[in-house]
Amino acid sequence: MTRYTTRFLLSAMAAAHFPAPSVPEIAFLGRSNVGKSSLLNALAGEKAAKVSSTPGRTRTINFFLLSDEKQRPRVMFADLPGYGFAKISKSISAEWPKFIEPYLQDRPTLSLCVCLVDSNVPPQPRDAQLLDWLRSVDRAFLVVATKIDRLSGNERTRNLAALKKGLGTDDILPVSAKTGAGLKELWGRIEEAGADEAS
Ligand SMILES: Nc1nc2c(ncn2[C@@H]2O[C@H](COP(=O)(O)OP(=O)(O)OP(=O)(O)O)[C@@H](O)[C@H]2O)c(=O)[nH]1
Ligand SMILES: [Mg+2]
Repeated sequence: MTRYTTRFLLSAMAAAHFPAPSVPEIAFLGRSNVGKSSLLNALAGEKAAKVSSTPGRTRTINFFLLSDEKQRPRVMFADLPGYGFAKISKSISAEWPKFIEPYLQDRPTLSLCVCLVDSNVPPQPRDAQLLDWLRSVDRAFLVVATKIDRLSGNERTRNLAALKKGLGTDDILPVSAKTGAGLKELWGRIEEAGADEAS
């Protein structure tokens, strides 16, 4: 597996601030506190993204550039603001779509949306809505179920089945940023998406 080094590029609050499209990009999406920043760090093998002590912390799209051993840029990670956190003021949560939806819809280099759902929580309408919307704009996505380390084998099977049913997809990858479970498979899917994009 390629060893990447990760560099924080910038935080964007508007399309004008996005980095110029270059390498295949992977967006990390999900409810606040679901584990987006933790997963991104676990994949990158370093603490690039800030993990929240207070949920709802990430308000910008944070871009990270991953380069290979020869310092060649290979893949971009985009850590998106979480949605659905009650304490976020109405106006900010109403703001969410204003720059996120155009990003998800129009970003030319976006090769995969990694949609995170908490494996400890039943399927959420807001997550189902997001997936429906991604389907409607024809954007490739992969659902990952986070924090799988908190579940016993039986709970895991039961919760994954409920998520598959509730979200209308059979393709859900269980992961843990804490133990590293599923990360190798996720890297495989990320590299596959990037390769598709390049071809
Ligand atoms: N047990 C366990 N806890 C996790 C895992 N991933 C994340 N967490 C915890 O979940 C909390 C939220 O993690 P973040 O990575 O900050 O979540 P986020 O989705 O980036 O949150 P926002 O930026 O606020 O939207 C933190 O307390 C993490 O330590 C995991 O795989 N296992
Ligand atoms: Mg975060």
